Amino acid sequence: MNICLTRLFTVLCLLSLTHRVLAQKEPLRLWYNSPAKDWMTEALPIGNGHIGAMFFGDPDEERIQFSEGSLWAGGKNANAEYNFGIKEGAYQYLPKVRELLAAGKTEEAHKLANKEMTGAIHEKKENTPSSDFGAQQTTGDLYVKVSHTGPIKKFHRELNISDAVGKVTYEAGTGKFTRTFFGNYPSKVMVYQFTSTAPETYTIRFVSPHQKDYEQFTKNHYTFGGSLKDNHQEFETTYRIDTDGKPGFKDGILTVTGAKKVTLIHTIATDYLMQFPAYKGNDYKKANKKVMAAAAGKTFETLLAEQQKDYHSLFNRVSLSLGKPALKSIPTDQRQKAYYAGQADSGLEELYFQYGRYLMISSTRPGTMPMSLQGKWNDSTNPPWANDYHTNINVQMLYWPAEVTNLSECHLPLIDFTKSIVEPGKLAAKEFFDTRGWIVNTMLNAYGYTAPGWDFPWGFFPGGAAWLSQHLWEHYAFTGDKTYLKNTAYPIMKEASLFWMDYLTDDGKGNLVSAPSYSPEQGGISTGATMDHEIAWDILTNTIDAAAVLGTDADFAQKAKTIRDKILPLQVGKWKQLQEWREDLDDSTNKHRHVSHLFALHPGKQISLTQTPAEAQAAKVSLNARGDDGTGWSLAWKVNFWARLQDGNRAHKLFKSVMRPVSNKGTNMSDGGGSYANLLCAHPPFQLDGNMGSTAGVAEMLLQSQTGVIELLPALPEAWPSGQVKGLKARGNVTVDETWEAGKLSTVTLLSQTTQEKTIQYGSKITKVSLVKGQAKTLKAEDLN
Ligand code: FUC
Repeated sequence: MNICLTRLFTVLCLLSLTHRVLAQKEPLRLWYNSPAKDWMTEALPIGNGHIGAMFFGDPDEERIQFSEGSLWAGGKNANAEYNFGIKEGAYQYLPKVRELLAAGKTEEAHKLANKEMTGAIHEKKENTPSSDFGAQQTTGDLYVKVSHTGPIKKFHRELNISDAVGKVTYEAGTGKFTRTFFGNYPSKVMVYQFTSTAPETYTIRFVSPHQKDYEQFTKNHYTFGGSLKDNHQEFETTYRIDTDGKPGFKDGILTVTGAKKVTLIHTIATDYLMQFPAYKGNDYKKANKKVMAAAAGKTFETLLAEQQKDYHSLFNRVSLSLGKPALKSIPTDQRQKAYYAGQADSGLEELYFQYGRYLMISSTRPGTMPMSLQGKWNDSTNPPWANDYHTNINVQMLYWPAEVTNLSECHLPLIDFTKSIVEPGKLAAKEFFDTRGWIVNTMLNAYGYTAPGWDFPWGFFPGGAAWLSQHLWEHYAFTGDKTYLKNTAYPIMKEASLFWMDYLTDDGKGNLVSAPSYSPEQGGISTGATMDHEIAWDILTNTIDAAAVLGTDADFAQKAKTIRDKILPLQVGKWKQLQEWREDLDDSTNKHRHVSHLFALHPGKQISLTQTPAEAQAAKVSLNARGDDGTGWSLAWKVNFWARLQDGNRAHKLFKSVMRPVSNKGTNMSDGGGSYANLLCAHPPFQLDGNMGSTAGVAEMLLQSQTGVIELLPALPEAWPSGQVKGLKARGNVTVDETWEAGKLSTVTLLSQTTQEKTIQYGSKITKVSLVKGQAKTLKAEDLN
């Protein structure tokens, strides 16, 4: 009897284990039972870092829209010329404003800034070279028509994000049809395959909104060479066609008859070089030839195997399981609606979290342009906000998940880009403020546009450079790579510090304030916007710490410290809020999407519940007043804020709001945030920052390390009573796995890349642990004291 019971138990255990293994192996998918009609809300994104493509799945004719990050209009005039152009407008008053502020004539200075400067810039707007800012560009669309007879049956369209493969399947008549799409980073190609059970006719054409300079079809390669009308930027896109059918080419259209299989291996390059001031000179034709030559011996299968290896090596570093229930058997658009209507679906939450990582791996890899507002996905020649690099929240938010979700390499394009704008940024700092150091302002393009924007004061945000420099420091903080810190990060951080060391002005009472300053994107020009002070504190602190790590620049670090410690302290106002400005002006009914003065709480570290509880409390008051609505990115930022305030339920509520189904294609600047049926985040319109900010936010709910202490499950919501996360990163190059049951931590496993002492905290339990390089250490909740 006993033996029987033991056997039964073993069988049950095995069954449950198998079930768990199978459950874990089930891929994460977005899927639909109809083709996409609309690019923004329905088409599905794939990419190889360089190229972002969207597929639709229409059985009659596939549309693959694609864009490459460096195809950018504008930038005809060098950076300095933009600066001078604008300086003739509003910014000619800047020296006077600074002079008045320095003399304590604050009111007069603000009046000049808010009246004269704002008025002046609008008059000058049409005449300044600022209209040459340009915009990131779509390359065009590849259309593939597949013959079939009879009505379409069993249609299925999916994006498998566990493998980064898109698929479309359907039946027509007696034929079965399959399409497979993926981006391959190592070979720098996109791969699109079409198969059918019977021979079919394919018609393939490429349509571009740009000028066609040449086109050719030789053997099995199609090449289109084009250029942009305004700045003559040149590009070339090529695809190879592998088929068992008979290809023919006429009048720009490729026809393949009698084919059961057509595979397109696709690449693109532009003449852009990330190098000030010319930004030109890449031998793109040669680059394309090289890519195609290297891919010549590679079949669909080889390219898929290569891509799987590359993708899995990044994606599989982190797994998240939030327990049951998960609604998997309905299409993603319906699932999203059911979830928002109140159906618990932790599977959709896992999918959304991992989707951010998928999108990052697909759109930002070493050697590519950084992600812009839409990542690498843009179907337009005139995209919203130029699909640029906004620095007053957006481009930074795009990269928030990079380190904590264990995709450190994906951070590099932003770091390289930051390096490339230091030189033009120095010119702007000198020209506009007569300071040392470098700045960028609200808008950045691919051509070193670092000047304040033409729309004043909206375009004025010199804090952008120091905020970008935070990313340089964080890359070090997570990886511990001192060579990188010394050679790449520190010199840039130091220059960003120099600007603030010169720019901060004595307020006559012994405090240093930012003058003039502006809290994005509301109110007018003022003195002492809190965000500026927090950003200055952040860059100075990180630079001081970096100098100490490198054992260098002691005098400079001392100066930086003296200045940092004189910055006007954070202030708590009359309704107990954290003041957004030097004066106690905050309006408790203000629901503005920017919550800039909470920078110190997130992504900064100046405010924390544990170290500065009074300020954290004031931040909470401000955040409560701002409310729980907003644009997509604003909701995502609030997930992170509430995670830092360790309110898991509130963070979860905001996370759910990010997934609110949105179909509206217009623009909403206040409270329309959510996600489209393709789970891309809606500002609206589409902006990738909300996806990335939410992925980072979920990680912040589960693990934090910004104060130096590794905080375990700091903001676990009741909605996730049991679960497991593996592979998140804490600062100090520690990989962290956590499991929890009934809302309480069960185990934590720490794997450090160096031998070091770390402090971990769970609730009120604080434990010192000794970690040995490369040796995982598992602790049970009861081991923590
Ligand atoms: C900032 C935000 C807007 C938008 C734009 C791209 O200006 O205030 O909401 O996200 O960037």
